[in-house]
Amino acid sequence: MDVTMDREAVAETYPCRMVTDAEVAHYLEFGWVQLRKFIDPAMLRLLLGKAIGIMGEDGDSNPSYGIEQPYFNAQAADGLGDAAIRPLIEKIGRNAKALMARKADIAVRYYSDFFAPKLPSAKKTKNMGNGPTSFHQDYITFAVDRTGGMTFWIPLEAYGPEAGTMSFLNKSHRLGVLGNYTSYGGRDIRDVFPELRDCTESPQIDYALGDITVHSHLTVHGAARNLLDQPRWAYLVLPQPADAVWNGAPPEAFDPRGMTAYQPFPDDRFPIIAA
Ligand SMILES: O=C(O)CCC(=O)C(=O)O
Repeated sequence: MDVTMDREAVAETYPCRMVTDAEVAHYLEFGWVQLRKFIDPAMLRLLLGKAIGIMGEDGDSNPSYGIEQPYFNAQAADGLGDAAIRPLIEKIGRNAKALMARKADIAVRYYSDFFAPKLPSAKKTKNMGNGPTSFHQDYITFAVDRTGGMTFWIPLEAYGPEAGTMSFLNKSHRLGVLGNYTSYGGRDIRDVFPELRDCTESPQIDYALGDITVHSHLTVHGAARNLLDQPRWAYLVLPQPADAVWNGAPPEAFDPRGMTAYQPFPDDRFPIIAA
């Protein structure tokens, strides 16, 4: 695959579009939304080239990031420090602000971005990340004091269910905070919280090139194994409302050294991306 290109030229192009009112309404009602043709294929090629450069063609040649789970093999992408990717993150911030739909005029803060290839289930892998994604809710792992955060889940190629794409429990974002999956003793979240059985499950998403999904950190989601013989490449960008603060819990997603609980996230590491 040719993933070489003029990075500066890509940075100058409009990296993604804005959400429509209908997409915002779907997100608010169901807790997730598929944004078709959201992102420029040139940007996807650039991201894939960067991911392969760091993680290898097998998506498994990076050092372990230290959290052992079967969902995917994660690797920080440092998109903020990359002049060709930062415009995309900033535009995602504007989209996140529209999707948050807060009545107060609250800005959006960058929280994290990383590559998350789901490795092929039939292969023995060095890192973990070649299993299914059990149904779970993200919110509690992020150690923030309020809701509003979301994940822009950006597949770097076209993928369907055989690649282990996600499905979502519709309207599960209305059921409050549902804990951390590691506390369920191996049980399915729908057995721990039977009220989730009242939520219909979306189909496993079919992503054409350029399509993405966005899910609220309160929305329960999961994915099957990757049955392809190659990684299911994804780039994840996580914005938070700018007024969210660290709640003092041990965070999985950031290093809290130098930070104080219930004080704003430091702007140098977690900049405002949409005012
Ligand atoms: O990539 C996956 O299979 C799961 C992703 C996920 O859990 C998330 O984005 O919150």
